[in-house]
Amino acid sequence: MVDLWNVWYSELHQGRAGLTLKVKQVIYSGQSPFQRIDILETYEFGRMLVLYGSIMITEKDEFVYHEMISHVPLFTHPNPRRVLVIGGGDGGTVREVLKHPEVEQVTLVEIDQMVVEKCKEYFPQVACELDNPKTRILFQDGAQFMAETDEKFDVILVDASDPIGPAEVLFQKNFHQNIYNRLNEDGIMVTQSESPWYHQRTLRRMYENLRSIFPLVRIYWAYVPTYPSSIWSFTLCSKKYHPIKDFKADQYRELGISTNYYNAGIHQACFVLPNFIKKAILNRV
Ligand code: SPD
Repeated sequence: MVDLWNVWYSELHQGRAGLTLKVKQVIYSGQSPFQRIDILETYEFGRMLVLYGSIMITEKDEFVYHEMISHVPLFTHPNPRRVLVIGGGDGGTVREVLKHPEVEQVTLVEIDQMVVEKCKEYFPQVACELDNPKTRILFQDGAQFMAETDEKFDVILVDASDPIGPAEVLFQKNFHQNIYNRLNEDGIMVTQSESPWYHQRTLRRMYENLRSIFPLVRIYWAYVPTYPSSIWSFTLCSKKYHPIKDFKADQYRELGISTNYYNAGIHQACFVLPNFIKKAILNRV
């Protein structure tokens, strides 16, 4: 049979390279008060959420990002009872956080209610824990929440989209200082920190700012096929615990959680950085 549907999604990286995926069906396209939202069915990666023109999740590879932003800090902190997720309206990070039985409450602060609604409708396997009684959802600007709240958290995860549009403020020093202030004295924060290949300026600036705020800052990375360059960085900032020395390997083994990317070896290996990242971000090899 001749394939007459010849629709492709292209995401350009710096306007000079990109990722192209053949589209099977356009499932939803709309405009929220904050951003354009597209949901496409692709041949290679299944259903895909695009916010503000950039891929946020696909059915096939979302597990990598969500497992890595969650389990690395949660298997480092000895007792993460109160967890805060900023952004992450698709629910993937909340799903992973709630695999940890010691978490009593996870608060999700998402600016765009429509993202949560559409993900519940079209990505039920990602949004599956958003109605869990341990999940509290606040539809609010994450930066404003951090500036105004007097709550304290054990772990804060910044599951932001890219630093253009509504998420731009989530990459700034002021916001990170507010996170430091709202973490308990042994708290840990992880933020997604973009591609170490295409977004070195952003990553370097974040790293330098975070080092002026937190006593311990470590970059780690994961392979996410649909993100620019497929190598994606996270930055872990800690007031007390060390992600390798304090890694709860026994608890990881005993808990037996189901993951598709994260494991004990990955937990340790992900902090090993290639020289090009060390040179560009840390100024050393
Ligand atoms: N360029 C892709 C950046 C996406 C980072 N956030 C993804 C959100 C998934 N919960």
